[in-house]
Amino acid sequence: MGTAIVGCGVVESVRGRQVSTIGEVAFNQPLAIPPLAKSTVDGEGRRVFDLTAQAGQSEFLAGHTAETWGINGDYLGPTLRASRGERVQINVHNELDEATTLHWHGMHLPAEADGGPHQMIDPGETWSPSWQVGQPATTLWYHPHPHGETETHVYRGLAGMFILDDDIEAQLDLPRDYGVDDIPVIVQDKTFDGDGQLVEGHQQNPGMFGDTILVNGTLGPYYEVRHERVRLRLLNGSTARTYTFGFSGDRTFALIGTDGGLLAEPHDTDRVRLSPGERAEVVVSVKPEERVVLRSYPPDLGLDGTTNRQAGGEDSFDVLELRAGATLESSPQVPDGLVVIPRLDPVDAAETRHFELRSRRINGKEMDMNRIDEVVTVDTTEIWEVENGHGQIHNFHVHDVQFQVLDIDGTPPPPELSGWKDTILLPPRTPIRLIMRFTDYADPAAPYMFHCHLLRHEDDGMMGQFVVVEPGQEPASDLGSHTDTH
Ligand SMILES: [Cu+2]
Repeated sequence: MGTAIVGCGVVESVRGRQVSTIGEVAFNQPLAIPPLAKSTVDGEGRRVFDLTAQAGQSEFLAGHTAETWGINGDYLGPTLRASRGERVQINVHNELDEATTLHWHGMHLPAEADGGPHQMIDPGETWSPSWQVGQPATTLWYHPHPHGETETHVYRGLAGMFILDDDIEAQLDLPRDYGVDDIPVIVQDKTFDGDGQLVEGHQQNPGMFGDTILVNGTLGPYYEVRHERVRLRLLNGSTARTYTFGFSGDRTFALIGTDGGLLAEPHDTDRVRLSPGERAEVVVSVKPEERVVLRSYPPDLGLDGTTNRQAGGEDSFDVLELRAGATLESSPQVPDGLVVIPRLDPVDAAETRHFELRSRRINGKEMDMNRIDEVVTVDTTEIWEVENGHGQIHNFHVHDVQFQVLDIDGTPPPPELSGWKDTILLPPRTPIRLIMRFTDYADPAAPYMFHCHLLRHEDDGMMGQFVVVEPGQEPASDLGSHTDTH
């Protein structure tokens, strides 16, 4: 059976049975490292990237070819990298036979550059957004956002990492040699049929669930570690599944960063839970010649019984094997302090808004591309109180900003939620207060999105739109697409 053995739990998964691949993954393929995207600097000093969304073929299972989508390749895309203060322009060309978009998840940028559902790129067209990077070093990502089609477009393979650098992170003694001791880890669950093709479907309430894990598009991956410490940039690139990552033997690791940047100080822990779209940077130590497995343990989703099982709450996976070399190059200790995070103060909030997520609706409303749900004034701070109003699993993602968690059911956030975030899991009936500041970009005609990042829920309408306007400005009545394609 070889690696195919990990792909035979489809029926169980549909019925909502527990899935476990612990001890069953062969780890016989070297982990693919997405290449760093090439860029040029144009006459105006902009760093310019060229991306093409295209159809391709991938051999996940040996001897089987799957039809996939990718960016500048057959599956997933290159890692984009830019520094704070740089102007970037990204030329996104669509060679697919259907329209899509590319959204820069976690990026602070003008709404018309955001790549949401209003910036559709038709087949054969090129969209060229440009902005200045103005936020801390962190691990962001990019993926399509066409309304109603996001789940399938991401599942087929359109996604990649977007790493931001800055002078503060650069001064810290952290592993940062990309593809050597600083490793992108894009985790996705898939279902394969007997011919090795990706299966779309098998819907459970949260969306498509797979019983087979790919990391950076590699099935059964191992990585040969040559340093005492390795930094993993974990991205939950799945459409519906939440993971709780940890290592075999319950090894402690340092959580150093979350969605929007480094933490104030490293948090030593043995688990980190990531819902779809969330990221975490961790540093883990290894000893010569040992093998350590990155796993996903049953995630605490706050759900009950069958609902929990159908949301993957009982599932566990072997994800990636770290194979340490016989001799390891020394790595510095993780610094005791990382960055200063200026705290947003609730006293400064100009507005408090409430969002209830329930039954594929937010505040009872289904996503409408022609309706603005919220109007935010630029250069103000707001509190968004978000609550999952029923017993299914959801999370919440806001475009344009990174937010801070004020409290969860009245309690201050734990260390892993103490830094900048753009996506957060919503356990049922647990009010979470987020605080965020909207700066720099106002546009009454181009909305940003807020939504559940379980992509089936989002596609089904669990999404709303907000515009950021100048003081006193009204939102535009016509949300005509600002897309400039050629
Ligand atoms: Cu949801």
